[in-house]
Amino acid sequence: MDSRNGSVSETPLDAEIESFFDSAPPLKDSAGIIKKLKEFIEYNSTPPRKGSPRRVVCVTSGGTTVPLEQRCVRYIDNFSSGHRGATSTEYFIKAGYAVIFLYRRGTFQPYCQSLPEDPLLECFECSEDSTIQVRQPHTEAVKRAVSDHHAAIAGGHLLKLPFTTIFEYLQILQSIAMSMKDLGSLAVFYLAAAVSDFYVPWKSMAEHKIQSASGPLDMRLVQVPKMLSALKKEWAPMAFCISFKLETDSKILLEKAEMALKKYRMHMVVANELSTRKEEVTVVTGNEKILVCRDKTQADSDVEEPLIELIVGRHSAYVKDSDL
Ligand code: 9Z3
Repeated sequence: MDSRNGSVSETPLDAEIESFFDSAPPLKDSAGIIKKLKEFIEYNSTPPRKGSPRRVVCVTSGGTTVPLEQRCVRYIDNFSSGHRGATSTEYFIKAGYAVIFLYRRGTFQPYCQSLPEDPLLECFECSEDSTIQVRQPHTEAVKRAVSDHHAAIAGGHLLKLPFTTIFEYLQILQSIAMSMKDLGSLAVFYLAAAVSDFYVPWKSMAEHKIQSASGPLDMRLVQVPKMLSALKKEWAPMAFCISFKLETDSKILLEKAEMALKKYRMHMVVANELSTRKEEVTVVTGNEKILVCRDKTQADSDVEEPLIELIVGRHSAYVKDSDL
């Protein structure tokens, strides 16, 4: 019995994965998260009259942290602004998908791209009668952000779940995947979060702040078990899965992406190089390498628009094939 999800798992997770979850600190409000997921998935998979159930995509976004102390003062972080995940979420919703947005607290949010960095302070002002008004240059951007965001939330098509640590990320991802299992091929995983490769197991972690007076820090990090295998094999085996490969050395990028595709049996791996990630990505599938570029003739274009269009097309073909 898997107590986190209240379901019986037929095949036990492999020992490494099981020990990661067993030794992780308990997830705060786990029951509340599972309830929200259940309601969101039920709502979106109940077709409106004569309609078909909505496809559901889990978009992960932002980097995970690895705490070094249980009462955490210091941590190791993985780079990701959350721009890819937030922008992709907007395009998925536009394409008719319901999105579970699993994001790192404090990173970019959907529908906020055209707002200034500190929207609350920069967009609003107090008028003489003490009401709050939007300042003129930002009126249109705020109107668009608020109405698109409210429409997605009120329409029941966007569920946002935050994480900070690698423990929270993987615990919530597991809950999401197990909740999406019954959607079969209608479920998609778009794993754009930058996930730590190494971590300090909770039980061997110092409780209190590590003291600098004790000299140089000697700490052993262990490898984070490869959860993509569990996702594919056990948590949601019928889902359409897209993972990302990030490298800074373009010479090894495609080779690493192909390895990931085969090893974790992904449907697509999106290969990107850190410095050009906003301009182009290469989508690696079983028999193709497709270069996807931003439309450079348009100042405000992005690479996510053609990328999501490609993914939606491939996912549609996958759903059709699975129905046969
Ligand atoms: C990515 O490669 C994302 O595209 C970026 C997006 C993090 C580069 P931003 O958030 O950047 O828009 O600033 N995500 C996956 C990175 C990652 O950790 N991949 C692992 C790997 O490369 C596999 S899960 O080994």
